[in-house]
Amino acid sequence: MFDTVLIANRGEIALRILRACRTLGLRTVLVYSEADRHAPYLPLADQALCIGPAAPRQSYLKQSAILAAATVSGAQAIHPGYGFLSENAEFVTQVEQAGLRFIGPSAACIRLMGDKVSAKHAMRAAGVPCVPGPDTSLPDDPQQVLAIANDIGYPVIVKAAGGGGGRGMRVVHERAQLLSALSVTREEAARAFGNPEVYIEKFLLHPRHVEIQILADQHGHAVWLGSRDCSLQRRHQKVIEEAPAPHISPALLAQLSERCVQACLSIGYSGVGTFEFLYEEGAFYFIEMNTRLQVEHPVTELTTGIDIVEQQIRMARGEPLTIRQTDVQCHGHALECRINAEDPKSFLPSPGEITAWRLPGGWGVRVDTHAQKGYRVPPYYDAMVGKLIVHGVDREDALRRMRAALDEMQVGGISTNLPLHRELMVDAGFAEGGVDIHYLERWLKESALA
Ligand code: MV4
Repeated sequence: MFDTVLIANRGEIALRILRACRTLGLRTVLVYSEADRHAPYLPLADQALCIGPAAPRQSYLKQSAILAAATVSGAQAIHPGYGFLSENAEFVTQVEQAGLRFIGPSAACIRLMGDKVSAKHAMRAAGVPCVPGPDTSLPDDPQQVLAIANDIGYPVIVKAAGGGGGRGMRVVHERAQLLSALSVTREEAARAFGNPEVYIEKFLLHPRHVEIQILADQHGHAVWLGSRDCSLQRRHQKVIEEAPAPHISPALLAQLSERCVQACLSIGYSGVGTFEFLYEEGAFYFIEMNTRLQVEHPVTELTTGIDIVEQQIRMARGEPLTIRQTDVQCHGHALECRINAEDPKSFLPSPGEITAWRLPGGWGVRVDTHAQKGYRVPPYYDAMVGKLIVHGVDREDALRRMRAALDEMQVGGISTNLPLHRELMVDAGFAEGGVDIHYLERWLKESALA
């Protein structure tokens, strides 16, 4: 049992986790880089410790510095947030060897899901539907590889076992391109992930990105908290997320989610987790599992009324889940716009001082941010300065509330993607719901021509 949590992250999620800890009566220790030394959330912690220079490798990714900070502060648990060390199995091992609790799944589960081939193998074995293609890595023999691709049928996609989140993949449209694509992907994978293993799948042409949030305690009990649709993305960066995923049969979602819960139990998973699926023509195909808290968790919190971060910390303390599946209900609809410090046309980062900052509010409006007037957005980290989240009785109501909230919000001194969000909220295709993963990039190309 722990009473002090070290938060090994920065920005809005550090603040989100800090608030959850305070709600639970836990002491908080924040670690920060030199670039974040004036971050407005630091004074809210019981203790704040500088762990190194701005460069992530020398601070937020530096395991020894974080462990040392835990030791000197007396923290007994570490919350990794998302990104940085959140899915690093080696770090989990280090944390546990230091006698501390990692707020997340076991190193073994992180390792299993970090290797996309072993993840697919385990999920298929547990009855979770996967994309057509073997759940083993490709052999060296070119003739065997060509035969596997023929069985699947073109187009196929070559993916690195060590990749994920859009890194290390290559689409192959015909037999003549397969072997060269394979060797290039292998070499990239060996360099980038230290693992040359690759696998292939049927390439789905117009899927949606639909994910299932689960909670699993350390006592063999797990529940699912409904679906999210994260199809609106650019270059594998999500821009808008929503819950639930629109226009999908609730019965089909429930059936799929039950499989996810069973899969968690079969691998001894504990903590929060997300199953990522491609959804096309009424069918789901597992692609990856995220073993961390996700950026878009608030849309699920608003539709279920469950504080996911609180539950995550309780589960890490060893408490049994008190939520039964029958208690979980999805109310209305939630949307989230990621607010980034970037040029709305070129998407280039726009760090600097925020000179004007007006936040929206009112019924059903939530803003998760660490920024404020006078805050300087550092150039070293990702550009997200906050998340605007709204809840409505249905999707149309949520859209109306998001439009009003976006109109109310004003940011000066830096450029943001607020203009992009305002345009997307009045786009007829988005308003319809259920656009595919290529919709935003298509839309951007067309609006650049117009
Ligand atoms: C795919 C796919 C189509 N078919 N796999 C990209 C990120 C990684 N999580 C998996 N990705 C994809 N895998 C098959 N078999 C298309 C993508 C994909 C994608 C997936 C989710 C959200 C956005 C995406 C953008 C481009 C490609």
